[in-house]
Amino acid sequence: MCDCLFCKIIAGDIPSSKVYEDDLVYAFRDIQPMAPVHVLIVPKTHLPSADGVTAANSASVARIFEVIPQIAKAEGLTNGYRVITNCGEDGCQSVKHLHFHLLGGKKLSEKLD
Ligand code: DGP
Repeated sequence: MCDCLFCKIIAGDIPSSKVYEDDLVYAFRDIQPMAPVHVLIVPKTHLPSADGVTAANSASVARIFEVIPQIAKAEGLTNGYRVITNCGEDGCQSVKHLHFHLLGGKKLSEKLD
């Protein structure tokens, strides 16, 4: 069994507030929201970070970017939003399963660092 928090969330072993799911992708609300809308979008297959994306596994990443506009629309993000992925130690990635933060619902900070 995968000893990964987001794998357990995808499997339903840890509860989450789901906003979207298909065969490749799972999306759920962040437990510590940084904006009125803060959704995490993850590939169902375990991939540690953006640094591990290759031609062999990028289909789930492509799907994530296909569903982001759908989720943004469903969440009412008509005035824009931000998509972020933190990668590795310097990127302050805390959960080692590739995930994209979808943030919106307010004017976000111009600072990214
Ligand atoms: P990052 O720092 O980029 O690795 O972001 C990890 C995010 O995961 C962080 O914003 C908080 C969120 N998170 C951590 N544990 C849980 C959890 O158990 N449930 C949910 N829904 N989100 C979590």
